[in-house]
Parts: sequence; structure tokens; C-alpha cells
Amino acid sequence: MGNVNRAILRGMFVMLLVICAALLAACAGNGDQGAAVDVTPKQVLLGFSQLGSESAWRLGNTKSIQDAAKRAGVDLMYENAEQKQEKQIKAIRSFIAYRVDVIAFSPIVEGGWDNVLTEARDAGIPVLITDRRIKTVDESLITGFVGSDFYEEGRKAGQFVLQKTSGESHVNIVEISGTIDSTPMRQRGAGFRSVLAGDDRFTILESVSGDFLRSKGKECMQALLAKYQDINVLYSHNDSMTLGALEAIQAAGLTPGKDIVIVTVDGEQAAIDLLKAGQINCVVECTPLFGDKIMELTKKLAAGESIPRDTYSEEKVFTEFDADLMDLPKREY
Ligand code: GYE
Repeated sequence: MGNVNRAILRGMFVMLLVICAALLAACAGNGDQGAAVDVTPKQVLLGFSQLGSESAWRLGNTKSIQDAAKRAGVDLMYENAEQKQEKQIKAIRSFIAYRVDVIAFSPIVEGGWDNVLTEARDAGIPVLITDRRIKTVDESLITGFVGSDFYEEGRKAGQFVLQKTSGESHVNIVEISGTIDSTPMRQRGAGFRSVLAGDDRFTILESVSGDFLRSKGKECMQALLAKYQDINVLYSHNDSMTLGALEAIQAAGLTPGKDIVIVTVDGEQAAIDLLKAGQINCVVECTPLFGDKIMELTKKLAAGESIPRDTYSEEKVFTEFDADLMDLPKREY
């Protein structure tokens, strides 16, 4: 290559360097001013599928989640499935299509989630289950659970019955259970039986499902009263059904809390008021107020962190034997 050509090439090379340096300086300049770079952290988007609005518990739970999302600065896509599993599955599919950061849902029943949860996993979206649990062939489809220990709640109900009836030679119990195939229905029933098992003073005359609804609680109790004359204890899986059952008991000319011992679960304000009034004997607390916990776990999942497999709420039991019964503070649900 001749000297002239070499000089031309070197000239072009130097020009190129100058251009590159100028471009780099321009970019750096922009960066320094910070105007074009958005440094605000992205808001986490949570898709939450609530199962319905069947009880005061559920309304309290929904409010807890909506308020907590606002406090935590989490964008919430909220869907209410009105007691239908198909609607919950549809909501979860819409969250996947929307590419939310995290999906959470309260499964109405335990079975039937594997397909939609596999779709969520294929889309790379972590799933948290809240309140109730699912049955699945693949536990890795969900990242964790937040809610109550329903088995323990059932045990507490059984322990109260033991205490209350300690002097009795025979005790006839009727049970109004929650939604069939739901976790609280299964575990509240099992925990209760685990305490009374082996003691032949106790007979569970019948167990019927009132679907966690006040209207069905009333219907169930009417049918039970028509069938059995000697009911000593009603164990009802939630306060809404209990309120309905009390109407039926009173309509039959009986006094709840005296003629029939009433044991209920949840702890909504109306039940605590009736406990104070002597119409309910025992309220096992089940808190719906875990919205803040859901948001904390949601943020961790969105950041790619792992979360504990189970997060349980702390819960009490309120009974007619409590010395401080009349001083119980106002409930939040
Ligand atoms: O006890 C009942 C509601 O799943 C714990 O569902 C929840 C239950 C609650 O309808 O009131």
C-alpha cells in the first residue's frame, strides 16, 4: 500500500474515532442530566381472584386486601368469582393474558386447578394461594399459602364442647358444615372430630352442608330440628350460617345458648355480640385480616425472592367462660 493511501486510511480512522468520541460524550451527557432515564421503581401488579361475597368474613377479607394494596403501593387487579370455580379460572386466565407480576387467589374448592396453574407457571407468573388450599399433583405450581389453620380451629371447637359438657353422660351434636370440598369444611370437621374421637358420650347425629351461607344455615337447621328432638350442641362452620340457624332455633320455640349449645367459627361482630348476649356459647376466631401479609409476600415474589411455604394467622377463641368477655374491643369484620 502506498504512502498516500495509508495517509488517507489513517485520516478516515481518526475521523471515525472523533465521531465515536462525540457520540459517547453526547450519550454520557444525557445520562448525567438523568432526564431520559426513568429511575422510579416499577409498581408491582397483583391479580387477585376472590371467590365470592358469601359472608361478613369474606367482605372483611376483600376490604383487608384492597386497603393493604393501596397502603403497599401495589396495583391490584381484583375479580370476584361469585361462588363459581369457572369464574375463578377465567379470572386467573385473564391475569395471565395481562401478564401481571403475581397471581393470588382464594380457591373456592380444593380440586380442579392444575391446568390453569400450569398455564401460569408456563407464563412465568408466581402464584400465591390465600385463605383456602388446593389439591394438586404438583406442589410446585404454587409458591406458598397465607391464611388460617382450620384444623386447629376445629380442635378448639371440640375442646370447648368437651369443657362445656363435662358433666353430661350423653351429648348429641349436629354439624352445619361449609362448602363441600373446601379446605375449611374438611379441616374444621376433621379437627373437631379428632378431639371428640374415642369418647362415646358424643354422637354426631348428622352433618349437612350450608355452603357458608346464612340462608342455607337456616334451612339446614330447620330440617335438623324437624328430624331430631334431642339436639344438645350445634357446631356451625361459620358465623353467617350460625345467624341463620339461630333464627330457625328461635322459630322452633327454643333458646339458643341454653337449650342448644352453639359453637361457631369466624368471630364477626354479630357473633361476638350474640356471645355477649348469651345466645352463642363459643366463637372460634378465624381472621380475614391478612391483606398486609399478602402484599408483603407479593412484593417478595415480584422481586424473585422465595417465600415461606405456609404463613398462618394468629387466632383466639372467645367463650362464655371468658372473664373479660364484656370488654372485647370492636371487631374489624
Ligand atoms: O370461615 C367463611 C367464609 O374460607 C375461612 O369462608 C373462609 C371461610 C369463612 O365464607 O365465613
